Amino acid sequence: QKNLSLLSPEQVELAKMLLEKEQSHLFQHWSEPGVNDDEKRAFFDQIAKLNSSYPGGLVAYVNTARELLADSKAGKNPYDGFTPSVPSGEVLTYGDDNFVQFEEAGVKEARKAAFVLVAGGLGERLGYNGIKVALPRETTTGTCFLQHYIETILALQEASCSLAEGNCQPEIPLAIMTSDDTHLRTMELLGKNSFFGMKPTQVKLLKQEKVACLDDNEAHLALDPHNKYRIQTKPHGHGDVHSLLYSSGLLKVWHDAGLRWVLFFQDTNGLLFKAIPAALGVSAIKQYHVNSLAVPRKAKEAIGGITKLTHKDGRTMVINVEYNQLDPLLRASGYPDGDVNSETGYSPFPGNINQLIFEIGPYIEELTKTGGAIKEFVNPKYKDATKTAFKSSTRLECMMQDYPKTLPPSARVGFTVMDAWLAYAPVKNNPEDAAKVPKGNPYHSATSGEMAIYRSHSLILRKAGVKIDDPVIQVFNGQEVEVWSRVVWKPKWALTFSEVKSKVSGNCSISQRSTMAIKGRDIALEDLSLDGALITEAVDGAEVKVGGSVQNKGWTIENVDYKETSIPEEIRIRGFRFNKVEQLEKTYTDPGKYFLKP
Ligand code: UGB
Repeated sequence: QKNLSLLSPEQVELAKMLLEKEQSHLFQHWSEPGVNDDEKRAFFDQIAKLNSSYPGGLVAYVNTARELLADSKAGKNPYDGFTPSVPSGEVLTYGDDNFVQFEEAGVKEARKAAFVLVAGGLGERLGYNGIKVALPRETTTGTCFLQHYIETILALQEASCSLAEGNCQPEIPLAIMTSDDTHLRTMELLGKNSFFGMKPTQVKLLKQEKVACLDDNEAHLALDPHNKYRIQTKPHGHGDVHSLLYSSGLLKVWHDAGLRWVLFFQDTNGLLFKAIPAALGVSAIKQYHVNSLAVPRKAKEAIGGITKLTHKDGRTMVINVEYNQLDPLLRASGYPDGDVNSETGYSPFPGNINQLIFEIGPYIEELTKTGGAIKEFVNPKYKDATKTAFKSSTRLECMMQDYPKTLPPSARVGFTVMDAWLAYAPVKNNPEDAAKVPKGNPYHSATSGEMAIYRSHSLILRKAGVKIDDPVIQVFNGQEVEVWSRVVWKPKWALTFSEVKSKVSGNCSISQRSTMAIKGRDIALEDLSLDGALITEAVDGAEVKVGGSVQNKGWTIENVDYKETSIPEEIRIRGFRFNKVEQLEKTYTDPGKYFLKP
């Protein structure tokens, strides 16, 4: 009461709201007016922010928290009444006619797309000190994830526009969701690198705010242990992306500009864009409102399972069941062994890779009703079995793939399964944890993430007729991985299988110990026999034919230990580095026709 004179009318309203929601403990320790006044004002600034950044404000937050905490205390299963079964989706085989047809349709459609990268996560499991999008996707060229993503979107933009009749909307927008943990460093990375070739106006950063922590089952907001005039906050999860796209008005801008698709993707999947053209083609041809990309999933792998849920009352939905919930759900509903592999060696439930493609029209219609609020969950760590007290404060969380949970049964929700070697190579686990992953399951580490890039490129070239040696098995940071020829190319060289095929001719071969980087649009491989390292770079307009027998000492692979702190973190977390002994390296800086032959 005594402090009320400090507050503006809006702040007084907020104070009333807090008291109505039984949050008076927040003020109990407040000092006399005149003492800590700045802190008190800052407290209300924070409350105003927490209130405005959550759909429905703090009242809604506390109400939902009370409900979810009561359910959690009662041990209520969120999937109560639902029976899981294996859904059917579009299963694609890389390079066959069907796949090629979807890729073509997808590239055409890309000019009507907007991309959304969720990059607000700190990457606690990875434990890397920087932001994850700044990590090299592979260390042959050193291209970081963000650069690769942007270069691919630009290449898609160009490829798509070249297929368009008449006037083409030439800029595919990119929105990046950041958080306080990643915002400044993401801006800095973009700024330092001239947005990696994108127009600065093409990129929009949307910062997600954290949400208030909760101290107990009554949803009392938690005070920051270090500052009694601050609410403790924690991340709310990647599901925030929907409310941000809606409240920022960006979605409307895209819709008004005639765009048709929004594609969501995560921070460290270096293969993802290999799957985008075909997946977008599936969305367009099948007219899916929601299309999730999936890969065959190993039981217990830390990716959600796409599941068909049928309710007792007849409702059905196809939705991701998160990895920590799949096993209990299966055990409770007729699968006594829980999350296990079938005779195929994989879980019968396709693995969600959180690459989602939404059709903008139905999406914006739904968000107009929900404001972008996503079904949330709470995961308190209780002190004991009475479930009356928490070990530490908790908060509500939400996941972007839960969006379809509120959709009507008429919504067309589908999914597309692709090979993991093509579509999925996340960098999420630190070396120590990766080394403990059960044998045969993917490591999801910096080591496996980079090696997967080489495997994917090698397999694609093989499919296009290039003779590529089998890989060798090597161990880095305690992880056994296949080491294929280190082949990488810039997205503008080829986005689709047809493009790769059009750039390879005659008898080409690449030995296992070889490294090949293609950094240019018009570089054609013709009767190339490579045993060593070959780096070719060409500006647009320089047409280069690469052929003949290239042989040199090449780049060797050296083991490094992740504990070796004298080595830069982004290298040692991989467990290897390249020793560039000898290479043929050629850069073409002027337009023209060239033949690169040793
Ligand atoms: N992220 C944010 O932008 N904000 C946040 O508050 C949190 C995260 P994680 P997770 O495909 O491999 C997801 O932590 O959540 C961003 C799916 O839920 O890497 O454990 C963050 O920056 C799971 O079903 O993953 O698991 C990152 O880009 C499975 O599909 C992204 O959100 C799994 O990903 C994911 O965050 C997977």
